[in-house]
Amino acid sequence: MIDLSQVEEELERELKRVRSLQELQQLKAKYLGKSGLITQAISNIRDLPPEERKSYGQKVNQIKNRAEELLKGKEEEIKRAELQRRLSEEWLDLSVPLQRAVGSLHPITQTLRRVKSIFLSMGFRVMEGPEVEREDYNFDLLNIPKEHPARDMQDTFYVNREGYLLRTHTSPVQIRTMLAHRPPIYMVAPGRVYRRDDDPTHSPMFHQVEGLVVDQELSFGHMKYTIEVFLREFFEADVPVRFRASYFPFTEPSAEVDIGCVICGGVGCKVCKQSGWLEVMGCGMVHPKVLENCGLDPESYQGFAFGMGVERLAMLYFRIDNIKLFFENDLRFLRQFL
Ligand code: 2NL
Repeated sequence: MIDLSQVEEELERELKRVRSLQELQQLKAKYLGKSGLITQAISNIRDLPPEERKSYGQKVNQIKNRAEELLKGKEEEIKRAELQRRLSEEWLDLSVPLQRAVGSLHPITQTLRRVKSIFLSMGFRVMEGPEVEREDYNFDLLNIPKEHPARDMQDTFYVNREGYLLRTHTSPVQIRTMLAHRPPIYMVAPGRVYRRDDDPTHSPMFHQVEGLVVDQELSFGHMKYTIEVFLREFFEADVPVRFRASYFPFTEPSAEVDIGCVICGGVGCKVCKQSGWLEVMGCGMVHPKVLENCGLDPESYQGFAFGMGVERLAMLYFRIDNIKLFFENDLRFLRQFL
């Protein structure tokens, strides 16, 4: 016969040591399972003399109910503790900033856009042309002689087809425009150009913007004013501008354009090689032979043209000291130009 008075006490004692639902399940089996202590006690009832059955039965029932109550209470306690543990362990820091995954425009693209926008505001059109260009558009029609060093294999990329090359400047776009359109022409030609150069200050591919105006009664003064306005807009300052006589086969007279050094303000520094001036573009009145080559009568029409390197402008504007940075696509560099 099972001693009922000890069953309840023993269960309470054992419950105190239970830490998991698994242990609780074992305890439940020990008391209420098929051959559990309480289940046995219930089946013992019919072995008792009839006069004892009632009180014993009541007692067993009481203990069974009590045991179920205790086990249920412990189960809830364990589940509550487990939930509490997960709530404190498993958490998300909602204040962690999101990774900024948006891109930005390359500094050369930004510079090209600014240059185009300034000329558009002055009434110029933007024209584009092919990068694989005809040799005559790139050299002959521009009055560049057959034996000119620029045509040398050492300086120009020739492609595997007679009479074609990678354009060495965007001037052929202006040639195409003069051949296809009547004046007045007010245009800029931005784009990639190619030269067989590769050293710390030269890249085999770089960007140029050339400008061309063809109209009647044009003077050097119109060109000078146009360039001065552009440079002051571009550098967002009232920079000094000077024109130095120079030579290009396609312009006459020709000039190189300097601005007061934007780094030292003209006092002299490493960038301007202590001169106080920076060369930023070349320009000139379109050579009469070039106008003629394009079917225009130099007696009725004049033209002025200019050309500038976009990498050089971007380096001066953003104060970058190495042209290679534009072509390495190092995010640590690019991220600085939002
Ligand atoms: C420079 C100099 C220049 C031109 C480009 C040009 C084009 C035609 C006719 C006449 Cl179709 N001239 N372009 C004229 C003078 C200078 O560029 O230093 N570029 C980076």
